[in-house]
Amino acid sequence: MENKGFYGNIPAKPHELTDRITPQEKFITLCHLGIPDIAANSWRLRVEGLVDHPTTYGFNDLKSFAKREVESVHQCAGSPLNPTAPTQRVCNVVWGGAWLADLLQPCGIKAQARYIWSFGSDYGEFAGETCDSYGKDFPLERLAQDVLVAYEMNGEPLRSENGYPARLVVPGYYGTNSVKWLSRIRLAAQRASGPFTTKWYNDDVEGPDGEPSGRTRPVWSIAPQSVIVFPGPSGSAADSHREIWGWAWADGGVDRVEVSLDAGETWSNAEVEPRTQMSWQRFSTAWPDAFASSQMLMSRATSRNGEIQPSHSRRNAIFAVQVEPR
Ligand SMILES: Nc1nc2c(c(=O)[nH]1)N[C@H]1C(S)=C(S)[C@@H](COP(=O)(O)O)O[C@H]1N2
Ligand SMILES: [Mo]
Repeated sequence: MENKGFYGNIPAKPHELTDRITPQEKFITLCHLGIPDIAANSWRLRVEGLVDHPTTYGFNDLKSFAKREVESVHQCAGSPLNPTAPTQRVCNVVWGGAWLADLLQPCGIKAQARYIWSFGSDYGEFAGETCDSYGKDFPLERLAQDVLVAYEMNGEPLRSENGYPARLVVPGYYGTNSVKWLSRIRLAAQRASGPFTTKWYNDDVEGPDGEPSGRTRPVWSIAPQSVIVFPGPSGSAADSHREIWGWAWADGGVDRVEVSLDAGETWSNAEVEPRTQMSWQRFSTAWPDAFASSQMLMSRATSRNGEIQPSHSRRNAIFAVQVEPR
């Protein structure tokens, strides 16, 4: 291991996310157990569990499958130790790799399989728990969509901290599900048993009364979220004749974004561009005529399935920008 222990880097604030495709220097990086050092020629991916033919692939095998590219928003769900804290750890990148479905096809998935477990080569301690590996899972139905074993980000080989030489990418799911330094895939009938799928990364589900229901939901699909890029916190009412704009995203896409100029008292619809692949979507609204005193700007996205960004106490809670008069 090159590096042990937690490592995180969120180099860009929302107002710095000015590019549709986030450049490498603004990629988010989150590693729970350190950064393993793996050479491409020693990388192996073992496929096992509920398959007819357990198989081991090397890096050249991976490269021999058809290359696919997916533009996708990539978001960290925040700390698993504080899952309701709102965060904006996000970027939008083009992943290049092979469909996991293509790799699994020759292995023959057995009819009892319901989940795909995935493991990285990293191991060690996180939050007092000793972990033999970083292990996650996702439902088998998702495989047909666009799950990748990726070896490129924005056309470049992955950096070691982003999973070199190859990682899983589940577009539309929170980044935590996209296992880096991928070493093992297991087809199984039930959810995975490690701490990253049992102890952490399961949200409490509220009952209809807003009280805890006692049930939990895995941290899989990205909930609707948005950030205002312009104006930024140093923006000013004097920046007139411009537009207010930002990015909005959700698993399945966003079909409405509203902007408030008065700290959430009143809202009006912004224009939202259609989605390309699994990308974030640009929204914009004309600069208001009257911008008299300091104002609290907010944006609020609604996903295609009708879920709306909450105002507080959730990882996807509304993000606000205070704009001062000048
Ligand atoms: N093997 C492994 N994969 C991992 C992690 C990890 O700690 N180990 N962290 C996850 C989390 S929480 C996130 S948000 C994403 C971050 O991917 P990135 O560092 O390439 O942005 O990787 C995920 N995959
Ligand atoms: Mo994360």
